[in-house]
Amino acid sequence: MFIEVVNPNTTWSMTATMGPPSIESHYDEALAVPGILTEIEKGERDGVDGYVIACFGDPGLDAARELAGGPVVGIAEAAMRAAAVLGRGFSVVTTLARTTGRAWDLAHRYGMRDACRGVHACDLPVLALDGDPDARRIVTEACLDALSEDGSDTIVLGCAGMADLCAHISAEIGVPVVDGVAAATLTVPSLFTMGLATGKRGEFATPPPKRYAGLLDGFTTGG
Ligand code: 2AL
Repeated sequence: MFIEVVNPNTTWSMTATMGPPSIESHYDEALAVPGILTEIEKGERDGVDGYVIACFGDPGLDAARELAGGPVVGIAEAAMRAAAVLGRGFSVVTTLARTTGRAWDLAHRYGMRDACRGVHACDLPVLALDGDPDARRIVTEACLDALSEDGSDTIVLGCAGMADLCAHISAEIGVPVVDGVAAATLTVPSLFTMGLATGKRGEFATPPPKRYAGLLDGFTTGG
């Protein structure tokens, strides 16, 4: 089984060719999508069986599902679905306040509006998660505040860059803490092992052949 974790955030990837260094605005998210689709297209040629999109905005997820033959799972969707079976309610702790709107949009989209009790920002930019010596303390405190404010059972970490904080935070605060990268990376092989992938008869069928011009020339479909 060959699973590809597509990291749209070029700072954390050894192999990324195009994309923003971090994703914390709608603009970043839009500009991350061409790089993601390029990776999926390449993965299809290389025989990849399934994909994880490792950014909490789940950028390009629908388009990636159109391109891929196997399952494609975004880390926000995987994390929210996992959290929903671990208790009645969860809180999302994300990076900057400006990313909370997108997290709420996704909670609605995934049918998680009731289970998602709150979306909280720790006010750290994505790249500070790696560089700020106080990052672990700041995110842990934001998780504790979220729990008491929302009365939730579970924390969902709202950024791929928080993955390595997950075990520490869980031990500190005593509730389940879901890292979407782990959740999605384990969901894809489960689906693949069950022989399941995106339905291809309707909305998510392969995109029709089309010539794209200018900057998008490389995305031309259908040969
Ligand atoms: C993210 C993420 O997961 N990766 C990234 O660069 N930005 N999400 C976020 N809420 O800041």
